[in-house]
Amino acid sequence: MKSNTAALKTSGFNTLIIFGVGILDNGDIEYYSNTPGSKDVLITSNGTYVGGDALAEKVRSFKTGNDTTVDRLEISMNSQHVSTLMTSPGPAANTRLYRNFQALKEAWNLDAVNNDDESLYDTASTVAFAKMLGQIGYKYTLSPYTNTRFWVSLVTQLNKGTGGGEGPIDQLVDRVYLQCYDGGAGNNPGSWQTSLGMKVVPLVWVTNDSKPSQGTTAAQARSRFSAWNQRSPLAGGGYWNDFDIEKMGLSYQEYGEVLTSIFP
Ligand SMILES: *[C@@H]1O[C@H](CO)[C@@H](O)[C@H](O)[C@H]1NC(C)=O
Ligand SMILES: *[C@@H]1O[C@H](CO)[C@@H](O)[C@H](O)[C@H]1NC(C)=O
Ligand SMILES: CC(=O)N[C@H]1CO[C@H](CO)[C@@H](O)[C@@H]1O
Repeated sequence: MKSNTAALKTSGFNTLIIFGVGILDNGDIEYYSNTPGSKDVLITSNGTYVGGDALAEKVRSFKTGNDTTVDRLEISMNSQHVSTLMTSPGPAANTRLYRNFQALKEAWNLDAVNNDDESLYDTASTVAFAKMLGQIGYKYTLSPYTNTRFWVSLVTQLNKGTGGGEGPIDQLVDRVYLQCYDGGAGNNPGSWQTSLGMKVVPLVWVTNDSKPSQGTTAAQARSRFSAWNQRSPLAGGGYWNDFDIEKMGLSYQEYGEVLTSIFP
């Protein structure tokens, strides 16, 4: 609710990823606060969107209007409660979890769910959950920083063209955003592309006062993205995170232009 929506949607970015949501033990979905002055909001409950009109309108506005460059919206989530809910009651269309994700997709006009699991790494339940999301109409994306084997097994199992067993969902995992900062600072996009068998979108962390050593100016981002892209052509590039762009008084335009010039 605090971001500069106008700047975000007019600076050349084609995709925005909302960080982050999580599943409660009963299958309802919460939108977590990550910034001072905002609080956690319950956004779906028992199959109904309950996050309020103002929030829905703000999120929907990213893809609307003749001035936007954004055509894709994702929500990023951890894997809390995925395993227990996939065991019981499971992923069927009449479950609370399924109906909640269906309601949220509609309320926010979402395109994909992004898996930012950094701790649980349970392959079987993640595959079942992703297929459930595929049935609802979401694409599924990954944002690894480590544990290559886990992510390779997801891509292998989810991109066979048989999502959910009820008709083909080709390329359910259609994007991988590779964290190339902080815990993932040593990641080489080319090696990950070889392991996963698909191109990735490396992410760098913008200038940030929380871990200045990880900060990347627009000029530095340009050098890093071009060098990686020359060695092994990438699917694009991206940034963590917009809060820091605003807090640090940085320019969305400058960061956006780096991407549109290297990945036209
Ligand atoms: C949840 O929604 C279902 C389907 O609309 C309804 O049958 C059920 O009564 C609801 N449960 C609660 C606790 O509101
Ligand atoms: C874009 O939308 C604005 C506001 O609705 C309108 O005033 C303007 O004429 C539109 N521009 C184009 C090029 O359609
Ligand atoms: C200013 C600030 O602290 N920004 C964020 C930088 O990124 C970390 C996580 O990687 C966040 O926890 C901070 O809020």
